[in-house]
Amino acid sequence: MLDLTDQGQEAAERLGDGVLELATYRDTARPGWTREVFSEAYRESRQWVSERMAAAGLEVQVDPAGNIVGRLAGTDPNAPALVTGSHTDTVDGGGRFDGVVGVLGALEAVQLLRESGQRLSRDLLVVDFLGEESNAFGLSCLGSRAIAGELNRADLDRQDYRGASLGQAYRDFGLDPGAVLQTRWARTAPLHAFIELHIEQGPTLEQRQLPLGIVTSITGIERLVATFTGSPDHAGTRPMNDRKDAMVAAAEAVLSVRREGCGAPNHGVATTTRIESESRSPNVVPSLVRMTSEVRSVDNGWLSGVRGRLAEEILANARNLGVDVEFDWSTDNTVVHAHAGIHDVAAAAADAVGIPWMPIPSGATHDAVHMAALAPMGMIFVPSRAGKSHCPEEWTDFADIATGVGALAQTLTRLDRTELNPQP
Ligand code: HGY
Ligand code: MN
Ligand code: MN
Repeated sequence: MLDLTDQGQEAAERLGDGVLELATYRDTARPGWTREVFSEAYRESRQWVSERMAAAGLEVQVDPAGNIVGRLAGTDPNAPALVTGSHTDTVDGGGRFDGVVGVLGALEAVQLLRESGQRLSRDLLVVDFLGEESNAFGLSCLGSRAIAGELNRADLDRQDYRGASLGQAYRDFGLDPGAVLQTRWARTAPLHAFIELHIEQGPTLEQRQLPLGIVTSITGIERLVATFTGSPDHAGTRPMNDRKDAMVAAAEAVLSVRREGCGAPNHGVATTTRIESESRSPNVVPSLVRMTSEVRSVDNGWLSGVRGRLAEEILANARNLGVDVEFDWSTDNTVVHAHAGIHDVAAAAADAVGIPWMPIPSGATHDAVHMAALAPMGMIFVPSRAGKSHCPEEWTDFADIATGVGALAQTLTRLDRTELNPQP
């Protein structure tokens, strides 16, 4: 049994220093702690992460998909490996803890294991996955998606707002897009289990005054880009009852999206994050407007009906305005359930060291969604102050992270010797 009590304070300080140091790698032209995938700040931070992994005693390599992988050798080289980790890229205007806690926390768990003198029988792989955040190409979890075999050639042709392709972005970052598609871990050795430590990014744990959440399932995400085509006119001369105003149709659609999220019977959220008008002139009735939205739920049944419900309502409203609409839907990921066996092991680990916890769904998506295609998957959450995330106010107390690290280390040592049945 791993005795973590006295190391907690030391771990908290080491972790805190690491979080704050990594946060210095940011795009100073953007608000908050911005370190977006493929950016220069992100490129420089990858060197820092690799060195941090090496300093933790791991054998470090970067796979052809751009994932940084640190390996702690187990005593049985033939045993399928344990995997943990997360991401260190951020959203634009992001915070310092999203993803970072799962990478630096995993290194801290390695430190705790080392200090306890315990050797795992299985190799432990600590991964900093490339590009978890959804990006200008509209695709999240690039690194974990690639190794799970869920990134396909067509994705490389996705374009950002400037018309640059994802394939070109890989090349500019020093990665060969063809090799990225070939980096499928499923083709090599099987994996035993994947577990990710992450901040909750919501208010539940803090409101319930609990230091730990064990994730039950991870939300599915439907993404929509709707293009509204009306008729350009002089804004000063065209009568109000004789317009085909694409902006008004889009504005009504924004409210349709919001009503959809508010109407979810169990768990559901819906957000419109971008409205763009093609015209730059302030005195032209907008004729081409693009709306970017997303709808999420852990309720697959409800989520699977969202495309039909929204299309019907948005089309009817637009037609009343004489505006045409085109819908470009994509499924970022379907709902994924944590492996019951891993959930039970993590719960027993937390109970064994007296850490109170609660089962909790994840409204955020994570690399764990794609790693679930490769191995039984689980996640552990630590609290987010005021539930804030994806913004500069994002904060988790270092002591809370250390508690999560202790639970992760305990869970890893137990998973190492637990056979897991395939998820039904
Ligand atoms: O969008 C998400 O839920 C995650 O933070 N990438
Ligand atoms: Mn994250
Ligand atoms: Mn995020």
